[in-house]
This record gives sequence, C-alpha cells and structure tokens, in this order.
Amino acid sequence: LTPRRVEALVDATLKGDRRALARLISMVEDGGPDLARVMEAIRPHTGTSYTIGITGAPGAGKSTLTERLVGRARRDGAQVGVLAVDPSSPFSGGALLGDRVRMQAHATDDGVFIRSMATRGHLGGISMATPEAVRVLEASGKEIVLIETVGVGQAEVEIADACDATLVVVVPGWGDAVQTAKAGLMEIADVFVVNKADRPGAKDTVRELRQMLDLSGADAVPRVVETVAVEGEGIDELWEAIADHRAQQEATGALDSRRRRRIEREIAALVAERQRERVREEMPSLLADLVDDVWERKLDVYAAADRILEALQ
Ligand SMILES: Nc1nc2c(ncn2[C@@H]2O[C@H](COP(=O)(O)OP(=O)(O)OP(=O)(O)O)[C@@H](O)[C@H]2O)c(=O)[nH]1
Ligand SMILES: [Mg+2]
Repeated sequence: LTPRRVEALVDATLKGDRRALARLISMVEDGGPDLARVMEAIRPHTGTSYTIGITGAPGAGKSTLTERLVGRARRDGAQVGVLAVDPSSPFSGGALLGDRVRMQAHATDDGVFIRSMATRGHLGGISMATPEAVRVLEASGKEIVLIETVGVGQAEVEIADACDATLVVVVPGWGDAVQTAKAGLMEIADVFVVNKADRPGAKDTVRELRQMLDLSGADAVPRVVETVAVEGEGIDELWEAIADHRAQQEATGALDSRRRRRIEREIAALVAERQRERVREEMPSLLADLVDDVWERKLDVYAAADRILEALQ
C-alpha cells in the first residue's frame, strides 16, 4: 500500500469506519511491511482500552460469556471490541465463524466490533498480533476489548500476557482443581468463572477451586464467580469481579507494570524476529556453513551463534 493509502485507512478508522478498521486488522493478521506505518500513525490514539482475555477448555461457554459481557459493557456505554483468536489454527473461520453467528445480537450495534483473527502471516504469531490488533481497536474508540481464545497450554499463557485481566472459564466436572493447577491456569487467572453452574457439581468445583487458591499462597487470590451464561446469570457479579480486579491493579500500580512488561516482551520479540529474518535473508550461506561446521564438530552451537551475531552487527 502507498503511504497515502495507509494514512487514509487510519484516518477512516479513527472516525469509526468499520470497513477501514476491518482492513487494518487484516493487515495485522498478515503482518505485512505496512504494519510499522500503521502502528506509527495510530500511536497517539492507543493505550486507551482495558483488555479482558477469556480462556478455557473448548465448549466451556467462552463465546456465550463473551457475548454477555459485551451486553454488560454496552450497558455502561462503553464501546467494545471482540477478538476471537484460535492460536492452534492458521485459519480464521471454522468454529470461530459460529461465534460470529452467535454474537449476532450485537451485529447491528455500531458500538461493537467483532472479529475472528488468525495470525497466519504474522511473525511471532499470536503474541505479536494480539496487542497490535488491540491498538487498532483502541484507535477506533473501543474502551473494552474482549479476547476469546481457544486452546490449551502455551497459547493460553500467551494470551494472558496480552491482556489486562484474564478470565479462566471452567465447567462443573471439567477435571478437578488439581488438573487446573497443573495446566498452569492458577497462575494466569485473575478471575475464575465456573460456567454452566446450572449443571450438577458446580458447587463442588467452586469449593475445590477456592481451596486450591487459598493453598497457593498467592497475594492476590482470584475471585471465583459462578455463571449460567446461556441465561445471563452471574454476569453482573462477573463484571463486578473484573471491575474489582481493575481497581486493585490501578491502586497498586500492577496495571502499569503489567503493561510495561508486555511492551518489553513485544520489543524483544520484534528484535528477535527481525534478526531471524535477517539471518534467513542476508546470510543463508553463512548459516549453511555453520551448520556444516557444527555437524563436523569443528564448532559448537554457541560459537556458531556468536559468528551469526558478529555478522549481524
Ligand atoms: N447448560 C449450559 N450450557 C451453556 C452455558 N453456557 C454455554 N452453554 C452452551 O455450551 C455450548 C458451548 O458454548 P460456547 O459459548 O460456544 O463455548 P466456547 O467455550 O466458546 O466454545 P469453543 O469456542 O468452541 O471452545 C453451547 O451449546 C452453549 O449454548 C451454561 O451456562 N449452561
Ligand atoms: Mg467460542
């Protein structure tokens, strides 16, 4: 794209043009060379939203909850962006398309923008693309950004890093609390949501979670909230728990430090990705030679890496 075209897209996005916004998010997905210019142009209009990650097992009710939270945030008059991210899949669509259909209650609301996001072309994948997409949404005036992720393990942790608050959604009978702890979810949860509380065993799950959390000895023990997302039950309590978490973060300075850490990680990741790209593009033969040397045991891998770093200077 020409610089002028990028500028026009950014201007339109700032004015609330949804198609321009969608276009910019596609650019984030693809991670093309124009992205740096986009980020520069929107910079003065960013840093203005509170981001809430919603993670948990497939089918736990994340999308249903997300839709309810959109409704709740709209009642406060906030403009809302929703990103549905599937880190395990290089494609948008599929299951996420279903989410879009489900969220059609908000389809005609200009204060809501919902988007499935894949990160097929983006260097660094999800952890790089998500904060950029959030910035684009901020530029368009979104004050609350909800990020739904599917996936287990590393992907969840990466998304937690990209959010100001992380909701971990579990359902009655979904393994036990020990399993939750093992999955690393205790560390990333700011609020635990026991959804499908209309099902048997919800109280047991809540009790087990609370016991686990008390034993964990963390200074900020996450709240545990029961919801029946399909009925809209518990949504006010959940919203309140998020607001409490936010107020606490703001009072202690934890919000700023979390955001600073995020920026630091982003910069470091960008540097690493660019270096990787330079090695691939500028010195493929040096790399091949070094592989030979290590293969023939003339060099160790650390020494080989040093050679590359020297060449990058
Ligand atoms: N009984 C009951 N069913 C629910 C509740 N919340 C959601 N569901 C149902 O659970 C199913 C999955 O809900 P989704 O919101 O799509 O769950 P999800 O976590 O987004 O699913 P994926 O994105 O596919 O991982 C749907 O059939 C919902 O209607 C609830 O509180 N109680
Ligand atoms: Mg979903």
